[in-house]
Amino acid sequence: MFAWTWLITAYLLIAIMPVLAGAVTMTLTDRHFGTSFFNAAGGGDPVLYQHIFWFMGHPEVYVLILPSFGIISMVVPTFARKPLFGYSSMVYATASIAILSFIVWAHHMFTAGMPVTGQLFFMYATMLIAVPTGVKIFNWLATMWRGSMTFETPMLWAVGFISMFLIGGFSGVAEAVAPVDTQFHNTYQVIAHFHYTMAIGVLFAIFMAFYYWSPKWTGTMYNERAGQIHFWLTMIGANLTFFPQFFLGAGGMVRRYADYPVQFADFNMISSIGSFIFGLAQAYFLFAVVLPVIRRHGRPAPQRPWEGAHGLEWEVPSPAPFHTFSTSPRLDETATRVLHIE
Ligand SMILES: [Cu+2]
Repeated sequence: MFAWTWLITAYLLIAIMPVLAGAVTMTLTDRHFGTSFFNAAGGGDPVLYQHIFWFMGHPEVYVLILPSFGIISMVVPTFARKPLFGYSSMVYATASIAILSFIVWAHHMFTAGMPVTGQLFFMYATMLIAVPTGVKIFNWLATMWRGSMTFETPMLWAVGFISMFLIGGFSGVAEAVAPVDTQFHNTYQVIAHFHYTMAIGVLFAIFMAFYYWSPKWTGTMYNERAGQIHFWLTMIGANLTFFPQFFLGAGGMVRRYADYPVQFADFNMISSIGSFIFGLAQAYFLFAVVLPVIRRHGRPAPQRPWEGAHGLEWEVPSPAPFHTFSTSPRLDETATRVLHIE
């Protein structure tokens, strides 16, 4: 699944990066060479810039989240000690999310002026993305269902990811409703939604990958207790930081201003305290988890540190030797179990 998500992400990147390159090139010539692509005074259209930017910008969030989905799809089966539920539906869901991501960009622009038919199209197209995403959440939960689960640090991040990404995803579906978005546009509601998916979601996946694969990368086990403390500090800090922002946004606090009315002070205070906990948790991570691993202070990692782990990387010593296999290993049809190795 990890390889599948990267393959699909690669196609996404190939499709959207030239569009961004076009946008920055047109901005460059507008600023320095007298063209008027986005300059209304010269007959250009500033909203065109928004269209081109968000044609890149929306798929870009899937460039971040699809590999995260790939990571969690490796971690959950390992610690539930069951094969991934619905493997092929996972691949189709990933591809569906990638394809749908190209036809939703204007949900960022409901207030920029758009015909009602356009609003409806982008609203329903955006809501449609919840379907394949729901398939993925269902499959992860079904993988856990009746599995013999243990909660080593990577699995904590996985469960944290699923629950936090659900909050981010549900708030996204609400914001996709055009009249609701008119109210929420440019408020902290959007900040909260975005950070639940991208900051908490993607960041949790990166930590998950570190704890899951660092024994294989370095040959040293991280300190399990330190990992658990890092997870809980981050979980509490991130939620204290971003959850109050839902209330601030719903209350009408706009983004990109250095100041705000006094009635928003309490929630902002909670948010600030949370952000310090969130930040300190990462300092703790660097000193209590990463540094000892880099200095090889810790128990040597076995070839397969996780009892339920299947896949090629667990068939070679930790850290993996430079020359791994003399002939191609034979795998089962889902490429998750190794049948024969020389
Ligand atoms: Cu978007």
